[in-house]
Amino acid sequence: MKPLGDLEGFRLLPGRLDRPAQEALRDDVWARLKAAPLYIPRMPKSGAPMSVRMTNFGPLGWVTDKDHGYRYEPAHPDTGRPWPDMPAQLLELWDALTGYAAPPEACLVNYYEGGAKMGLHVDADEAAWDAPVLSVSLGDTALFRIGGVLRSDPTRGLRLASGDVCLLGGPARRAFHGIDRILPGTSTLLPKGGRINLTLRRVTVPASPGTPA
Ligand code: MD3
Ligand code: FE
Repeated sequence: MKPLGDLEGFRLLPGRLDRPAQEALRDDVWARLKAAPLYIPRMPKSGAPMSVRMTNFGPLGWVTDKDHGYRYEPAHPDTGRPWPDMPAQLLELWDALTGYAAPPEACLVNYYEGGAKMGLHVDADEAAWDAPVLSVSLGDTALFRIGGVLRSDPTRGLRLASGDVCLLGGPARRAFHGIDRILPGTSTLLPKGGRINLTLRRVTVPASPGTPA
C-alpha cells in the first residue's frame, strides 16, 4: 500500500500468515495462556479498567495498573511468575522482516472481545526508539486508526484482518494509533470469535558490539 501521508515507515503486509500459520500461532498462544492468564489492565491514576484483556510473552511484558502506571515488568502481575517464552514463529518473523540487530524483548498479547477497543495513543514506554514494532492480527477483523505524531493530526482508518502483519518503523513508530472496534463474525480462527493482536517490541537499547560488559 502507499505510504500514509507523512507516515513513512508504516508497512502493512496483508495475509502475511496463511491459514495454517495462523492456526499454529493461535495454538502456541493458547498453550501459553495457561501459564500467563489474560488479565484486565487498569489505567494509571483512575484505575479504570481497559476493555482489552492482556498478557505477555518474552523476557519483558508491558503492564499498567492504578498505582504504578505504564511500564515493562519481567513477571506476570497476578502470578508473579516470569512471562512464557515467545513463540518461535514470531521470533522468525522479527528476523525476516525488521532487520533489527537485536531480538524483541516483549510480545504484548491484546485480546479483544465484544465491544473492546483501544483509544488513540502513542507507544512511548520503550527506550529503544530506533527499533520497529511488529504486529500480527489473528481472528476477527479490526478497524484500526492511525494518525500522525500530533494528536491533532488527521487520522485514517484501515482494516486489520487475520494473518495481517504490520511493521511500524521510522516516523510511524511515534504515530498516534488505536482500535475503533472489532467486526464480529469476520473470522473462524478463534472458536468464540474476537481478536488477538500480538505486538513485538525491543524495549532496552541493545549493547553496541565491542562495548565491554
Ligand atoms: C502504530 N495495539 O498494543 S497493533 C498496542 O491492534 C496497540 O491491539 C493495537 O496499539 C492492537 O500498543 C494496534 C498495530 C500497531 C502497533 C504498534 C504501533 C500500530 C502502531 C506503534 C506505533 C504506531
Ligand atoms: Fe499501541
